[in-house]
Amino acid sequence: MTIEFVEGDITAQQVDVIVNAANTSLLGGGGVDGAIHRRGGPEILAECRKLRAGHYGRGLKVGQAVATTAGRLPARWVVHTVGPVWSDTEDRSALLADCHRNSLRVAASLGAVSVAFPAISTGIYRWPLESAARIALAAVEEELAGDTSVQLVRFVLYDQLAYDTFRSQLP
Ligand code: AR6
Repeated sequence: MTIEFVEGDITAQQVDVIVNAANTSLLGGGGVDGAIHRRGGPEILAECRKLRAGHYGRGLKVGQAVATTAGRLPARWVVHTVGPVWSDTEDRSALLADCHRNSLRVAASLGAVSVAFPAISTGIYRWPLESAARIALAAVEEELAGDTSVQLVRFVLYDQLAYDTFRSQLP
């Protein structure tokens, strides 16, 4: 199994699954979510709407994950997950770990071998990078050590600071 880091745009990744830092509505937003829907085209939103009309009538809860087509993106599927908003008063780390764990479980249920993650919650949701990197890596390492089809996890960091911070968390 391999965990790797690249600086770049997650929408360009040729992997089985790219993970989207979505919100509870599943109906799109800014940041990486906006980029995925823009480059992936309307097919992704159409599937998200179907999810909302079905099992996810109240939206996707924080920490949960669900898959759709990747539309026109080079990936095969998008796995949408909802990160926690950073709180100065409450420890929400377990929810951020859940995002990574559940995204990998959904990916494995599809038989995915390669998965790309953005730095979930570190943008609009204001989670400090170093803490997010530590939590994300621990959750991914734990999940990859278990029974899973996933062999490669690539963290795709949007700028050099995020790249350096994630990279520095792995011995
Ligand atoms: N590729 C990789 N990383 C990216 C890209 C990209 N194309 N674009 C941004 N990032 P954010 P959140 C980085 O705000 O904090 C949306 O509106 C960005 O620099 O996308 O989980 C959703 O709908 C940052 O490091 O996600 C939610 O409402 C990281 O991706 C809310 O934002 C995450 O930033 C979720 O907030």
